Amino acid sequence: MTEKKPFEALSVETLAERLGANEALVRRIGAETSRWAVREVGDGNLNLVFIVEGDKGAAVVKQALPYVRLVGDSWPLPLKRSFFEYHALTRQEARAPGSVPAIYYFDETQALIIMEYLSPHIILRRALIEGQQLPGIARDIGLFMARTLFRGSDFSMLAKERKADLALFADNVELCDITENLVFSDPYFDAKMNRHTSPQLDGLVAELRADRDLKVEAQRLKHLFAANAETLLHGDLHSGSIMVTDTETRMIDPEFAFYGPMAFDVGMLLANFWMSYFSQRGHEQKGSRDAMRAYLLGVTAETWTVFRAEFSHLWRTERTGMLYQKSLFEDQGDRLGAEQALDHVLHQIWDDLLGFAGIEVHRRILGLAHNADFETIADEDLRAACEAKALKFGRHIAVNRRQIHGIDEVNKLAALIEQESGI
Ligand code: SR1
Ligand code: MG
Repeated sequence: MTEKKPFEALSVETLAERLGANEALVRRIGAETSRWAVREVGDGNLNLVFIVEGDKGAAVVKQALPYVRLVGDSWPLPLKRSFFEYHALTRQEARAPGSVPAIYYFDETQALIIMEYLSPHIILRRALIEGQQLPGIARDIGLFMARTLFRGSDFSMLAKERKADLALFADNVELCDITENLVFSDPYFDAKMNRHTSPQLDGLVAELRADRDLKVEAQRLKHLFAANAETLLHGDLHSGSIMVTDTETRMIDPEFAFYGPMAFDVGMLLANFWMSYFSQRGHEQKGSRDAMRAYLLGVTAETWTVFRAEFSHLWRTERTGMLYQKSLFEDQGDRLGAEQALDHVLHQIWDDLLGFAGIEVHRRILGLAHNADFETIADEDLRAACEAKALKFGRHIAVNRRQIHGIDEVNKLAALIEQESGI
């Protein structure tokens, strides 16, 4: 048996030498390593990402580091996140074929995944900042979420298989811990790593941190996140985890995957569209983003409509798990009962997704991990004005989520807040 070499981080200089004999990579890009061109392109918070181009083609080599890249080695983070990412990608491909990059190779010790190089795809967040309107994203992402969330749950899977998977992903403790702190708690007190646009937002931030209803709601959502192991989530489904062209959409980076509430992925995703909406003013020249704003609200509405329609379709055609069995409803001629149950399930997802969306907006403006939609607005007063609107919107949908009955209502609220002047 050949002894496995201990983990060692790759670099642009060492990659060809270390992976030159990797059959999966050589098959894709060619064996002539002297002709390989290697670039490190990782712009996320955690990992190394290399694009390797050879005579025959290109591939992506993604490697986890034993610490949080954004912060440095003062914040250790286990390499096993790569294992969860690999297993989540295989499940997502099975449940929503064609929606994630193809995987060529996985090395658990080196925490390394070799996968398809998506080109000419770009990160969705960047496209939205540039004002690009992608025609297919709402449909593609809505279908992805409905298929992965439904098919990873007890609505669909054999109970034994789901429980085995639940146990596997339950070990993704440290990445869940990041979300539990960074998303649900830190934004609502003066946590060490927090930052916000200051002094412009100081007053509003103090107000939000003193807002009892908001804090209680954030903790109820954290409770839900931690205790409702409903389905295999992507776990970090924001616009930086999606790559797009005009005709294709792929979801990437599911290293935060674990069993949690369906509404979490949907809420986080929609929050990123609403943040993009509120950030447009910071990127526009003389009303140039009016159409983009209308597009973004349209995307949220279409995503939710597609999600609901596909989820309902799967409910009617693939409900083979132990929950709401057909033997209790359709098999007894009670199709109405199955529809009534579906309404309850969708209603619950709706209520909860608004909460998750609201706090995702807050944590991207008040916490450690901000997003480029706002960060790339150089004029700090303008950035703060955009952020303040998003913060107010987030507070409203998180606290009042049970009184908001449809996506059009949310989008009307967003438009009203956007039209308000000042902060
Ligand atoms: C310390 S990690 C910060 C954030 O980056 C990831 O993309 C997740 O969103 C996480 O919360
Ligand atoms: Mg990521």
